[in-house]
This record gives sequence, C-alpha cells and structure tokens, in this order.
Amino acid sequence: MSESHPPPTSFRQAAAMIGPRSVFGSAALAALLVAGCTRPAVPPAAPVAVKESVRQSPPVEPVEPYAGPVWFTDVTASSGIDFVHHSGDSAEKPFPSANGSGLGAIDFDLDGRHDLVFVSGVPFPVDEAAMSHSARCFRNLGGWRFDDITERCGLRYARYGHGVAVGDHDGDGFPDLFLTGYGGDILFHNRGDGTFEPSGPAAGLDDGRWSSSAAFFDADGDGLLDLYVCRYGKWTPETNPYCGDRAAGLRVFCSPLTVEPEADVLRHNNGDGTFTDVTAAAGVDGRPGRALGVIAADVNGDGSIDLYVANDMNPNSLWLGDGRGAFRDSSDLSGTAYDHEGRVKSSMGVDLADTGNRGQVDIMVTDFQGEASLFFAGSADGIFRDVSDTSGAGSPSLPYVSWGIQFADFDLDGWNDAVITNGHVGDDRHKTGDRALLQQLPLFLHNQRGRFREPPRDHLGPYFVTQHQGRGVTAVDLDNDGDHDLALNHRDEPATLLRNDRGHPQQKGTTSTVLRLVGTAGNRDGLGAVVTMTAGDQIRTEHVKGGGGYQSSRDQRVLFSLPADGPAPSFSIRWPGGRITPLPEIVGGGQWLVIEPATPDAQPLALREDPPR
Ligand SMILES: [Ca+2]
Ligand SMILES: [Ca+2]
Ligand SMILES: [Ca+2]
Ligand SMILES: [Ca+2]
Repeated sequence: MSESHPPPTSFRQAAAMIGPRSVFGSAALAALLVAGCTRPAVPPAAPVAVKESVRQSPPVEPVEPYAGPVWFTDVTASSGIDFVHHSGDSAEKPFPSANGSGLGAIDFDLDGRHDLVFVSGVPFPVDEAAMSHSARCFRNLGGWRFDDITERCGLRYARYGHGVAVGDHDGDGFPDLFLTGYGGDILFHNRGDGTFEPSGPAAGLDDGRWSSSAAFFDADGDGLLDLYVCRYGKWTPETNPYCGDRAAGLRVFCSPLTVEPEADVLRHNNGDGTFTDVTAAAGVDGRPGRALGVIAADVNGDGSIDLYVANDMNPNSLWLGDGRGAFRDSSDLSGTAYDHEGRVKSSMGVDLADTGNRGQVDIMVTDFQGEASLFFAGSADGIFRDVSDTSGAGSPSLPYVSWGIQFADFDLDGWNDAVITNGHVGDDRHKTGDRALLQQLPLFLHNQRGRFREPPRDHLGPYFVTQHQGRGVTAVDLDNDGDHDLALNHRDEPATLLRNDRGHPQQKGTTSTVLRLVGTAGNRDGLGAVVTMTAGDQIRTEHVKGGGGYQSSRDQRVLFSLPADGPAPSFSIRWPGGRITPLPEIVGGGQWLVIEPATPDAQPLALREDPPR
C-alpha cells in the first residue's frame, strides 16, 4: 500500500490490513469446404513440416477414488509442456509484473485438436533486442502429448506478454492470434501453413501501450471480427514510485491507485489486415478504468453483442451494443458497475454464463483478497442483482487474490460450474504484516441447481490442494472426449495441464453434445451466437463468447450434457445478427460441425465430426 495514495473505499482500508493487495485431416477438410479466403496467404520462406506422429503416452496412473463432482489429473509432467512463466519481478517492483499472464486455446492447424499458446513476462526495462519471444506455442499431438513448435511457427513476441485473444480476423478459416502486453500488441495472422505472420505498424494495432485482456467480436455486424483491447494504465519503469518503507529497505508493489487509468480501445477491422480506432465513434469511451478483463456476448438478450469490462479499483463497465457498431453505457443502470453496497471492487477476470438454466446471462468477476467475487444474476429486463452472498459464489474467494475464471459444466451434470485461480502479488508481504500467502489455493465452485458450493478439495485432485500463483486459466477439451480439461499459467511457476477424469460421459452415464459453429453470413467464428437446448422440461443456453477469463482465450465450442437415457434434445441457434434457426435432429451426442446457412430461408448444416483424441 502506498502511503501517499489513501484508499477511496472502506474496503481498501480493510484490504490494507491484510495486504495491498497439416492442413491436416478430416476436420480440416470440412473446414476448407466452407472456407472463404478473403486475404491472400503470404508464402512462407520455407515449407513447415508439422510432425504428425503421436508418441505413445506414458501409462496413466489409475484414477483416485473420488467423492467429488469432478476429478482432475495433473498430466503436465508427461505432456511435453515445459513452459515456465517469468514475471520480471525485481527489487524495483515493476507494477506490470504483479499481474502475470494468460494463455490461449487455439486449433491453429485445424487438425481437430486444440493447441496451446502461453505468454510470459520479461525483465524491465523491456529490451526487445535481447530476446526472441515471450510467447510459446505447443501443438497438441493427441494422447496428451504436446510439441513445442514456437520456432517453427514464427511466434516471436518480443514484448512483455500479458494476454492471448483468438479469432479468425480475416475469415479464411484459420484462427489468428492477438497477443497483448506491456510495450504493444501484435496480431499474428495464421497463414494456414503452420506459421504465423506478425502484423506490422500498418495494421494500426501496435501503439506501444500497456494492454491486458482483449476480445475479438463483431461490433458492427459486417462479418469481420473487431477487437476490444483493455488498457490497465499509464506506467513506466522510470516513473514507478517507491512504495513501502524506504528507511527499512522494504519495497512492495504499489497500490493500483498509483497507476493512472488509461482508456480502453475498440479497433474496427477494415477487412484488409488493418484496424481503425473507433473507440469514441462507437461510444465506448468515457469510463477509463484499470481494465483487466473483458467479455463479449449478448448480455441483455436483444440479439446484439455487448461488452462487459472488469476494472481494478474503478467501476466496471457494461456497454450494450446495437449490432451496428454503436454502444450505450448501461454500467450503472444495469447494476453491474459496483457491488450491492455500491462499492468499487478490485476486479480482475470475468466470465459469464447461464448458470441457473433460466436463459439469462449471469456474470462473475474475480477480485482482491478481502473481497468476495462479484456474481451478478441477470434478468429479462437487463437489470442484474449482486447475489454474491446468497448464491454461495462470493465468499469462498474472500481469503484470496483471484484472477482467472472459467465457467464450464466440468462434471457434465447440466449446470455450469466455475474454476477460479488465486495468488498474491508480492514475495515479501509478510514484512508488512500481511499474513496472506504468495501462493494460494485454487477454487472449484460446483453448481448445484443454481447455487455454488465448494466440494472438499481433496475430492477434486491433487492440484486443488496445491498452492500456486494462479493467473490465466482456460477450459478446453484437449482430448476431445466431451469434457472440459484445464490449462493454467502461473506467475513465476511452471504451467499446469489438468485432465478432466470425472466428467467423462461413460463414467457418469451422460452424453455430451459438442457444437462447433461456423458462421457464413456473420463472423466465421460464430462469436456472439447463442445456442439453446431443450430436452423434456429442461432449457439451457450456451454462448459463443469473445474474450472472457483473465488475459486468456478458451475453447469456443459449446457443450451440452444429458443423461444417456433422458429425453432427446433439440437445439436452436441465434446467430450473430439475431437470426434464429433450429438445428436438424442431432442424436447420440458427439461433436457436430454446424454451419450457418448463407441464405435467409435455409437451415443450418450439421455434420457429425469425429475429432481425434
Ligand atoms: Ca491442433
Ligand atoms: Ca466488424
Ligand atoms: Ca456442473
Ligand atoms: Ca477432455
């Protein structure tokens, strides 16, 4: 806590007492059938050979007896993922190093298996010449084996890396990467041959500023993915204040209040590889905050995509879109800017989902220790209620500094659960009287018919009884068995890969149906689409979300689980732009490629896929 910056809220005083705080397989063929290349591919200097052989995975340890809803097995050691994050923390306590970094799930080679991109920090001052990359790309070979292909794929991000956003910016069928951090952002265009081409100055993306999370979404409905980029604030190593006790030689990270917020930026995709700053024209200016999280989805159910932004010690923002590129500020009116007592929170990550199977969007925001995670229950009139206390979602996070969050139905019981990562920011907090640990336990919140409960940690797997400096987390079905696995980026620690062993359909007598949406009239990724499943008297909705979590990007496929002997489900999709189409009968679960009809009266095509394990 900086002595020179008194806290504006009663919370901050409380918090101060405990601390400041190959083109390549059948899936690819299907994708190519619907691919419309709008941008010429740049030929690489040399062909890239992508290894196809799958090494035999080592024998899998027998699954522990469990009593919890889900069991995660740590498979990092045998996976080939040896990524270690570096925060760049030093005696000077450079502020950005406290925030850590995220990761992204991206099937960059369209072989049907999601690959992983991790980003790292670097020492300050950032020396772009001294390093080759602070991002690493791991290709998923199947069988829980990954290959480090960073050099081959040309993923050179010589900045301080914070965030990963994934979206097909040019609609050529290959997902692209947008990496954010301190020192500027770079769009890595997926050439389709296993390599990425970094955007140059002409793209209008890299302005040298300090960015955290970003979200791809189509703000104006022209079918091209635009970019919302969160800005934390204005900070340089040269102007970093001294916080702590100089006489005692104690220096700690300064309060966020020492960092002047910087306005976020909305960048319009011009369709030719360049972007234009439309922040003011779109109306998403005027609420500068230390933004750490953003999610794009249809929050109020009117068919147009909206934005929710999580700000650190500034009010959060809800921007309602009109589908044509204009937004109006609903932060205060909707009740999502503050908690139920009107307090500003130290918001970090954000996710949203229909957690009550009510057809409404609920929003969860992670925050500092001493603060309960914010949990807003949505309603049909666009007003949200802070139900952090009564839902059971808030209080489990009170002891922790929380960052990453992912909603997913991890145990396939039909209700969206939440995983939250925790970890403090400094390594010498105890010297200030703060007894909070630097490494903290992660949280799993089990959704029990709309209420959240913490299962016993030792019923979830060894990871959940192990302390980490948790930051970015992504929920992604890495082995295509119909449940969400987890990949995590820890500050100054090795990354972790967790295989979901409890939610497996055969183990639970459930069938999961996975839909992979491809847009044609709208954006190719189907970002902003809402899928509704009806089975008997059950109605559930899932959103294809842009951004979300903490500086990370997730598996964009939507997943519904049902008892194998239950009533047959029917599905409808509201595509970006508002058109609603039923889906042809989908039976027996499994993964389906769903292609938006290009003409208004046609029905979507649903093709059964058999993605490789
Ligand atoms: Ca892949
Ligand atoms: Ca657009
Ligand atoms: Ca569940
Ligand atoms: Ca899985």
